[in-house]
Amino acid sequence: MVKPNMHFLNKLEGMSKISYEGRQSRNPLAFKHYDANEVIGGKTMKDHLRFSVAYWHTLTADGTDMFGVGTMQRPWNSYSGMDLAKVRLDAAFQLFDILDVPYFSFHDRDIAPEGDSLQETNQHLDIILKRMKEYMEHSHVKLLWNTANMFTNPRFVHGAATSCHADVFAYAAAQVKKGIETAKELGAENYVFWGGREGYDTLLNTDLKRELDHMATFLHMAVDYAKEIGYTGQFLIEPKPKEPTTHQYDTDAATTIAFLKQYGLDPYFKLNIEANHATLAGHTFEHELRLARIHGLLGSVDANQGNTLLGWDTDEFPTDLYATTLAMYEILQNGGLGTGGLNFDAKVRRASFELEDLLYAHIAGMDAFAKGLRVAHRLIEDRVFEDVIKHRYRSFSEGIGRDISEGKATFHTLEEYALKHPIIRNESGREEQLKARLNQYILEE
Ligand code: XLS
Ligand code: NI
Ligand code: NI
Repeated sequence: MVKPNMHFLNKLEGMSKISYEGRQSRNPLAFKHYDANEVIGGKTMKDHLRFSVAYWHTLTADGTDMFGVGTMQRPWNSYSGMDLAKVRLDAAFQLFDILDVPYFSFHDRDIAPEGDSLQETNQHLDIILKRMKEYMEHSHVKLLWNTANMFTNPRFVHGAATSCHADVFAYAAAQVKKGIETAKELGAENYVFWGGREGYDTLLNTDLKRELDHMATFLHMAVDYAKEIGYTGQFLIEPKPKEPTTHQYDTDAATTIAFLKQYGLDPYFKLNIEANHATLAGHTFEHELRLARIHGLLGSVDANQGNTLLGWDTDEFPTDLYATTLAMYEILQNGGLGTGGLNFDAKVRRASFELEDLLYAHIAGMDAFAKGLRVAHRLIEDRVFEDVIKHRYRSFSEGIGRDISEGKATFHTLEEYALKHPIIRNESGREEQLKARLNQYILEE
């Protein structure tokens, strides 16, 4: 077993796990709503929420933005190369322990630096993966998903599976092959495909049809390889409309579902819905979750939030109770997330550069979703919206409405009906009353 170095905790010496102190607590290092073992609707909060820490934002990122260098004050800042990768890994598992999260997620390049060749890069990975596996066995923290970073290295300038260069396609395949082997080795419950640079900036140099075909070919190869080596985790695809390219191919849930169905990939994939990607696409978080859910394709969630005043992916920690409540409403209606979870694909602001901010941020996100879970559970128990919706569509449960629903009506029978019933009485949609109801539940629960 690897002995954890105490680098991470030097500053927070003697600190134990963050515990639940209840809503009256004013302790910033305590949960006010997230009580891991509390049972709600027959399941513990821990099992409902399945929280996961994202390695790239919390361990790897240094706060660099378009206008300035890194700001993050981290105990591992003085290390580099493989030493840095090892110290970060130690810190990661200390952080998971303090936060008491059951899962984490990573890109291959978050955990180990690239070498001068693919062989060397994979050797770096193997060294870290071995230590990681030992940590996982010892701590019982599991891998929600891993993925391949096919967007940082300049070789991916034109994309990976949708690059105009066949050598890049081949390199990407080699990288994902290793990724699926990694998922199998570490028992990852899912493997994620986020488009990276799969998209385009101008049609003037782009063969759109070919790129989409290539992407499908690539994903079919991934499915085949998983079968070949016996990796049985869930494949997830993560929609995003723009950034880094102008037109990302997995634009939103609807586009991604159409793509999966068009290429016969829908039996093998589910969706990983990210809140900020939903808002970038001009949708709400709950819209994307609902759309995935009604197609039976809601797989997992990247739990964050965007800033609606900005046009990019700010990946903030989720604190908006309306969004977390409506998200948990969809997740509960889905019967949970299965092998998925709530992955904090979220970063502390560049100005929140102290180590403690990582804890405050995760506590804020975990509490916001725990509160959302409580409220959503009661809303469903009381059938607040279900009854309204059922009543609203009641004309489809009898007479001509039933004929329409059951596919028995034709334009002839409907014309006949319309001629006989010239007066139509519509009813109010009651949107404001329903929003007040939602407020009432959020405030009371
Ligand atoms: C970027 C994506 C990315 C994926 C994993 O916008 O959210 O972080 O979740 O590659
Ligand atoms: Ni994401
Ligand atoms: Ni994002």
